[in-house]
Amino acid sequence: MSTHDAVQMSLKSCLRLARTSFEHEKSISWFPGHMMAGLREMGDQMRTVDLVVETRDARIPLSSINRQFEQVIGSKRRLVVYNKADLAPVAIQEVVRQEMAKRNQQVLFTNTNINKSVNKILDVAKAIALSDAVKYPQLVVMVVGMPNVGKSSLINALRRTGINKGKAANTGAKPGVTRALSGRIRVLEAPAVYLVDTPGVMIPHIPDPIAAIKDNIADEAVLADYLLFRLNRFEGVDYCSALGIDGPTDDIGEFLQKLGKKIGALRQGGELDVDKATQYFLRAFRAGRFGQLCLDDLDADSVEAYFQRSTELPLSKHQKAKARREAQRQRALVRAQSRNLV
Ligand SMILES: Nc1nc2c(ncn2[C@@H]2O[C@H](COP(=O)(O)OP(=O)(O)OP(=O)(O)O)[C@@H](O)[C@H]2O)c(=O)[nH]1
Ligand SMILES: [Mg+2]
Repeated sequence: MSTHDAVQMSLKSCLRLARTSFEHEKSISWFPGHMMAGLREMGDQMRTVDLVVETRDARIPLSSINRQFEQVIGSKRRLVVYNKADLAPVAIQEVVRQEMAKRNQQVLFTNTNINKSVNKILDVAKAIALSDAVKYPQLVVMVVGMPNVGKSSLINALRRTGINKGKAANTGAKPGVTRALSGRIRVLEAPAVYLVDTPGVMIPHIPDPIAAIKDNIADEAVLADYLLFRLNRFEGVDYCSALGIDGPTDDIGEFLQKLGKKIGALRQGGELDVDKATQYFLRAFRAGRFGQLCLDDLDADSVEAYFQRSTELPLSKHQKAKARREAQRQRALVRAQSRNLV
């Protein structure tokens, strides 16, 4: 190894350790009206639901849990689906499966691009429907989860494999695409299985941004900074080569400058377009260009600590009233829109 390479390597390891914690000024509060309304509406419709598919993100097995769903789901039968499994290391699956089994949660891992993978959900739904044809003349499955975990993509995939029909739910790379509950979307003829899509619901106040800034928040600048911080701490992740830039850095400003130059993200007049570079970086991560990563610590103590900590704060009276009004408005809207999907 040349002296130059040795210096580069040692610089690289110093830089990787430059930040040992992630600082963020304030707690994050991103809980738009449609989420409140959606949560309320889910509760209202729950008595007509036979199975809840609680969708989470395999790259953040803990941080994609929203414990507000506990109140809504209650004792209803639940299947936990860790989606985007193609973007997470395969080795985490068994760990997560065991940790969730300790908490009585049945878990599946899915990738919405693979039919065989999503069919596992249909198998569970089918088994329930066939177990009591009188009780379940049609099985209604509600898909819930945090924003952007892939709920709508799952529904489309199930419709594709179940009845060979096209997209029924809108999907998108950014969180917050689905704004209201859908009508019942048919995904299987015999036994009859229907799915209900729901808007992603965020935790109303996140007291600990380190624990919660993962792939679901709206503030892209913070998310990009957090991502850089985490990527620097992963051994063996070479985001520089993946992006075609030289040398790692722990400074998000410097990093975005480099990336912006590389991809030609320029505003009129030649000034660097930081937002464009930020979005490019996040898209690359979401597309799995830095390899299969898991951003949560999954040793037994961390998992236990997660479940001990309550991140859930009750909604204020004002928020509840607002949610009620919004739910009424959206119910009328969705009823009108969804008739032709069943
Ligand atoms: N790699 C990968 N990407 C996925 C998978 N499932 C969904 N996606 C992508 O994730 C993004 C979000 O998908 P959506 O289905 O819109 O997510 P959602 O949970 O409905 O989001 P909201 O409606 O905003 O709550 C889209 O860009 C999808 O293409 C998956 O299994 N693997
Ligand atoms: Mg959606």
